Amino acid sequence: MTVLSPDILTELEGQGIELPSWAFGNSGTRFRVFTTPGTPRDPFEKIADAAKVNEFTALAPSVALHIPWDKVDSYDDLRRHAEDLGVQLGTINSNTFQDEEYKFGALTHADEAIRRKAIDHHLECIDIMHATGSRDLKIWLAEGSNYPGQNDMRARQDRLADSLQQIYARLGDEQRLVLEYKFFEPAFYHTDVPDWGTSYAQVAALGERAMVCLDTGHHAPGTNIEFIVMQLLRLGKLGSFDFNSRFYADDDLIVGAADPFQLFRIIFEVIRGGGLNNPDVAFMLDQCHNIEDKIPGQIRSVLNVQEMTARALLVDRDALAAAQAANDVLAANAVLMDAFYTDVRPALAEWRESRGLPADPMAAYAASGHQQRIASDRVGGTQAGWGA
Ligand code: PSV
Ligand code: MN
Repeated sequence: MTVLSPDILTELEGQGIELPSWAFGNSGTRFRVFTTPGTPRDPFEKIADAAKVNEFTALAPSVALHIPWDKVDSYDDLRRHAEDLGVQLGTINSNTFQDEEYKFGALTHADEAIRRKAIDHHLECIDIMHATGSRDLKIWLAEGSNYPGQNDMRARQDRLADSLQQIYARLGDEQRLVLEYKFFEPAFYHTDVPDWGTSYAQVAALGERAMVCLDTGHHAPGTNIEFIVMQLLRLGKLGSFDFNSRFYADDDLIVGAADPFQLFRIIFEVIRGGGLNNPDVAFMLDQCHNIEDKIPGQIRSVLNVQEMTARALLVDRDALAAAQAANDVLAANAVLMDAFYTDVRPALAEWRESRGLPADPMAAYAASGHQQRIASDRVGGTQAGWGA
C-alpha cells in the first residue's frame, strides 16, 4: 500500500472545498428538469445537505449562496443554522441572468437605468455578505451578443469597467471581488468576459482585492487549463476555482469524472504555484446533479478532489526538477505519471479512519439511511431548483 507521508497528510488535513447551495436543488437541461425525492425546499435545507457532506468527509466546511435563489428573511438565522451544523456561509454569487430586463446585458447594458439596477443588485449582495460573514463576491455575467455587429463590444467593455469599479468601491476591507470568465453561453457570438485575460485586465484595474475565478468548465475543448492556473498564480490573481467536469460544453458534471488526469495536472500546478491551502485561492465546486442523488454526488466530488490532491502531492518535485534541468523529456514525464498512476485510496481510507471518519464515505452515507429519511420527511412545499 502506498504510504502518505506526515507532510502530505498535513496538507490534506488543511483542505477545504466550498459547496454550491444550488448543487442540492433540482437541475437539468433546457429539455427537462427531473426531480429527486428529498430535494431541499429552502436555503436552510440546502445548508443541512451541505453539512451532511462535511459530516461524512470533513472536506466541505463552507457553502456558497446564490442571490436571489438563496434569499431569506434573516441571514443571521441562516448563518446560525449553518454554524450549528458545523459549516460556514461562504461566497455570495450574484445573479443577473434571470431577469427580463437583462436580455441585452446587465453590467454592460447601454440603458443606464438597467445598468444601475444590476450594480445595485451587487451592492445588495455586499450587504448580505456582511450579514453572512462572507469574504467573496463572485460575479459571472451572462452578457454578450449572438450576432456579429449586434453590439459595440468596446463600449460594453468600458461600461463593464465602470460598473465593476462602483461595486468594488463598496466592498469592505476584508472582502474580495472575483470575476468569472466563460467563452460562450447563453450568448454565442461574444461574451463580455470570455477568457482569463479579459477577467485579469478588468480585475487588475480594480485593485488588490479583485481576483479571477477559474471555472474548469468554461474553456474551449483542448485548452491547457493548468497553464492558466500557473499564469494566474504567477500573477497573484487566482482568487478561486469553480470545479466541475465537462465532456462537451459547460456540463457541470462531477469534478474529476470526465478527465481525472486533467484534474491532477491542475492540482499539481496549484501546488507548484503555492496555491494549495492558501487562503487567497478558494476551492469551490460549481456542479449540478441532474440524474444522480445530490448529497452523494457532492461527497463523490470532494473525494475526487482529495484523491487527486494526494496524487499530486506525491510528485517527486526534486526528481522532476532534475529531469527538467537535464532536458530528460521522458524521465520528467515519468515522474509526473508515476504519481498520477498511484492508487492512494487505501491509504486515504486508513487515514480517514484514524481521524474518526468513515473509511469509505460513499458507503457510509448509503448505509446511514439519510437519503431515505429526507425523502420521507421532505414532503409538501416546493423543491428548490434551477432558477429558484
Ligand atoms: C455559469 O455557467 C456558472 O458557472 C456561474 O458560476 C454561475 O453562477 C453558475 O454557473 C450557476 O450554476
Ligand atoms: Mn461557475
